[in-house]
Amino acid sequence: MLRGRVVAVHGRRYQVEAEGRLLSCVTRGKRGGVACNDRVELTVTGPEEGVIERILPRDNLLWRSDGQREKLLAANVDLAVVVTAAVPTPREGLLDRCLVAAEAAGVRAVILVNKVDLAQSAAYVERLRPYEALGYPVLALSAKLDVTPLRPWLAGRVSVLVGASGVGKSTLINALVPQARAATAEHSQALDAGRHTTTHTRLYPLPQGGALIDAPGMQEFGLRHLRLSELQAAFPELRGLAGRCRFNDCRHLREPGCAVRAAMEEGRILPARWRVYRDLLRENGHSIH
Ligand SMILES: Nc1nc2c(ncn2[C@@H]2O[C@H](COP(=O)(O)OP(=O)(O)OP(=O)(O)O)[C@@H](O)[C@H]2O)c(=O)[nH]1
Ligand SMILES: [Mg+2]
Ligand SMILES: [Zn+2]
Repeated sequence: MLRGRVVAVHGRRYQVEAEGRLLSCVTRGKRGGVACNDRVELTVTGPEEGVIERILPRDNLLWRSDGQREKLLAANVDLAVVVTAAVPTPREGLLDRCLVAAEAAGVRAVILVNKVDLAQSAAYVERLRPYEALGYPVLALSAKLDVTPLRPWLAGRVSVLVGASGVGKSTLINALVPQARAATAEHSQALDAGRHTTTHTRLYPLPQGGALIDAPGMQEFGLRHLRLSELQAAFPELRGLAGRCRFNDCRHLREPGCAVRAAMEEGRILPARWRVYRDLLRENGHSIH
């Protein structure tokens, strides 16, 4: 039995790096459930093939769940780089859902605004500045011009790029990893049609140490697996207000004496963030009065 690490996920086929070899692997039966950067034990079944027998305990797992479908983004990561851009027009709440997934997984997150060479970007960066007070540094750069501001964050870490389709994740990969040659959308038609350029998840070792994971962009980000307490814990702005509401079990929706609603009315909580919180509660079936 070999130990290895999953460096690419193509549906139910996994590329595993084990003792200097690259093996194309499947799981036993129809189990699946293997994430990029999982540490696994495998049996070699051919010159370049293997079967994953076991996933070793994970430090963390970033994933989303819409209805019945579970999408694993990456395991054992040190940093989630949530990539966004003014173009294509961001979908309301998607960035926040990425941040919630990172919080729930216990993964540190930074926000990266790409495409600052575009005129629309300056206002967008300003709109995101308040996220710094929540603990999410906001980096702004252009993958086409200069990725220097991102480098210190990646050094020696395993980081994953998450974000909508078309924000420039693969373009960032190509700028940071010399031999990567990840496919990128060269024309926006593909994006208008809702097509994704990157269709699988892949880990790229960084020349200066550490690694960077590129994943397909998402249009939606369900978090159906999070319970009420987990959702609340994933919003940093709610943490400081715990226990300040009139009711112990306040869900911060329309209850009287709610400290969260009061903070929002005083401008201390972003209404757009609260709406994401409310929507997540609703999607997860926590009844709303
Ligand atoms: N103007 C500008 N365009 C950029 C920049 N970075 C990427 N793009 C363009 O944005 C488009 C999408 O880039 P990709 O790197 O394919 O986006 P992605 O996030 O990997 O998309 P998916 O793989 O579908 O998730 C391409 O046309 C890129 O050339 C940038 O800094 N400035
Ligand atoms: Mg891509
Ligand atoms: Zn409340």
